[in-house]
Amino acid sequence: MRVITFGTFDILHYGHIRILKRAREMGSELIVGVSSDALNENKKGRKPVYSEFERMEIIRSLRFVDEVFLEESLEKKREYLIHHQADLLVMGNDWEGKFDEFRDICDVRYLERTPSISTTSIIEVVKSL
Ligand code: C2G
Repeated sequence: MRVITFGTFDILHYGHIRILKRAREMGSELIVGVSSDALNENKKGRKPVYSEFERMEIIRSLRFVDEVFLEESLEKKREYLIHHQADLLVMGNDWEGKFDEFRDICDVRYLERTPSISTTSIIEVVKSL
């Protein structure tokens, strides 16, 4: 059972680890699409703190991640799911309902986000030091 998930995973934190671990436990292989610097600039208006190369290397080095690729466009999601032969798409519930259109080719599950932690809150804490 091949599980796939997507994310920026900038300044890796406990919330990221928890969703990746839970996603991996739902199948036998975990494939992670790490969103590109350009995709983030379009989506959030700023570049991630860590480059796409660094973010991919960090995610690749986790023992519960089997494969990593660069997610270059949100519009290519169906293409990525087919190419990686995903059986299950897992995302945090901040994306609830957003990927239901792919239920024709794989299962889609939204997992509860880990409360009180985010890349943005970490940036704020570091700024205030
Ligand atoms: N996450 C979580 N708990 C947190 C923070 C994040 O479970 N406290 C989850 C998010 O729900 C997401 C994953 O961690 O499933 C990655 O989060 P981000 O790095 O913020 O990625 P995002 O901007 O949601 O990118 O194609 C979709 C995008 O690439 C997803």
